[in-house]
Amino acid sequence: MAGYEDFIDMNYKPDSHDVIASFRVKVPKWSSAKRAWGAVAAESSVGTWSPMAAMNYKNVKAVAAKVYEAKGEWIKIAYPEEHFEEGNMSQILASIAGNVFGMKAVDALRLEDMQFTKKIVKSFPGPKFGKKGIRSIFKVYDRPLMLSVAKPKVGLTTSQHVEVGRQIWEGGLDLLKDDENLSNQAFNPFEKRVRESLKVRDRIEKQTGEKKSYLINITGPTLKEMEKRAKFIKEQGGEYAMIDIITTGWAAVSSVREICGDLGLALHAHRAMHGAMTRVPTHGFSMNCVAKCARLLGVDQLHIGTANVGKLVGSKEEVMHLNSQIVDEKIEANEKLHTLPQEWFGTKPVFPVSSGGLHPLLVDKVMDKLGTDIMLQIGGGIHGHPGGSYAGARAMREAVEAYMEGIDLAVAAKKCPELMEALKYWGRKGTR
Ligand code: CAP
Ligand code: MG
Repeated sequence: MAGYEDFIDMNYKPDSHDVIASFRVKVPKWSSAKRAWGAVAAESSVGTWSPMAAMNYKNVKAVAAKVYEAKGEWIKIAYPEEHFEEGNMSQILASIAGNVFGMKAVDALRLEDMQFTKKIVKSFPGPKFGKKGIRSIFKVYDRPLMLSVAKPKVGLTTSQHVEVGRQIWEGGLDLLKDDENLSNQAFNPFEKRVRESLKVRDRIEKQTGEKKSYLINITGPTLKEMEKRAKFIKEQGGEYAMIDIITTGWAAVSSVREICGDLGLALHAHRAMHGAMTRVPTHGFSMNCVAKCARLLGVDQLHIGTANVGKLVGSKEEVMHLNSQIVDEKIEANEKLHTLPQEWFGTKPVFPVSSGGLHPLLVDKVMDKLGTDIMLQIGGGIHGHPGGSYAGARAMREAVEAYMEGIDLAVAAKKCPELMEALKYWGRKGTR
C-alpha cells in the first residue's frame, strides 16, 4: 500500500529518462535507514505519510520516485522525467527540494545534486549571451573582465554613486556593479542613477577608447516593476540588468530572462541569501544545485565565490566544481563532492564571477585556481584603497595585467604607485 519502504528498489537501474538526485540523509535514532530514505523519495514525488490504495494506480506509480542506491549516508533517487513540468523550475524544486527538508522522518537532509535529462535541459532557455557573447560586448578576450561594486553598499546619494562609477571606469575597470541591496531607495532612485551613470559611462568610453558597462540591479517588488526597470535600462543605452536570484525567486528569474532576452540585455545573477540554504554540509540545497538552476534558467553571469581566498565560505574544490558546472558541456561525477554527471546539451556557458573580500593582492590566488577566463569583482578592496576608488581600480587593473604577463607584483608596482600603495596597505593578508 505504499508505505515509505515501498519507495525503495535497489534493483532499479535508472535510464536516460530519469532525473537523479543525490541526497545525504541523517537517519533519526528512532527510525530505520530504509524508512528515512523511503520517506524522502515518497514526499518528494507522489507519497505522503498515510498509505492508500491510489498509490498503486499504474499512472501514479509511473511518476513515483525510488531510492535505488545507498552508500553510508548518501542515497540516490530516480524520478521519471514525466513527473516534472518542462521549463518550470518552481515545480521541479517543489518536488525534489520541497517538503522533504522539514520532515520529522529525517534528522537532516542535504540535496547535493540533481542530474537532469536531455528533455528537461532542453526545456529551459539557458543564457542568451553566455561567456562568448559577454566577451564580444567588451571585445576583451584575453584577460579576466574586472568589475567593482560601489561601497558603502547603500546610503550613497546618486551623485556620490555616479562618482564612484567614474573613478573605477577611469581607473581601468570594465564594469560598475550595483550592490544586491541597492534597488530604488529615496537617497539613490533607480531611474536617476541609471540616467546619470550611463551619461558618465558614455563620456569615459570616448575618453579611454574602452568599452565600459554597468550591472544595474532591477530587483524589485513585482515582476511588472522589474520589467519596467529593464526597459528603462534599454532605453538609456545600458547592456545589462542584474537580479538577486534567490530573493526574487525562480519564476521571477525565468520571467526576467525572457524580458531581458527580448530586450537584448545580458543578465547578471547575484546569489545573496544562498548561504541560508547552501552553507551547512549536512542540510539544505547545495550551491551546486543553485548554479545548475541558474544556468538552466539562463543567467549570463553568476557569483561562484573565491575558492577560499576571500571573505565568504566555499572551499577550493567546491568553487572549482561550480566553475566547471556553469561553463563546461559535460560534467563528470565527483565522488568526493557527491555530485553527479551532467550533460548540458549545448546550453551556453555562464560567466563565473569571483567575488567577496578580494583586493588587488589576492586576485593572483583566485586566477591560479580558476584561470583567467572569469570575472573578478572587488568592492572593499578597491574603495578601501588609501588613495580612494580611482587608485584602487588602477591597482587592480595593474595587478591583473602583471599576472597575465607573468610579472611579479612587486616589480609591477615600481611603475604603478597605486599598486605600490596597495601592496603596502594590504600586504599579503587574507580577508575575513
Ligand atoms: C562583494 C559583494 C558581494 C559578495 C557576494 C559584497 O563586496 O558585493 O555581494 O561578493 O558574495 O557586498 O560583499 P566586497 P558572492 O568585494 O567588498 O567583498 O560573490 O560569494 O556571492
Ligand atoms: Mg554585494
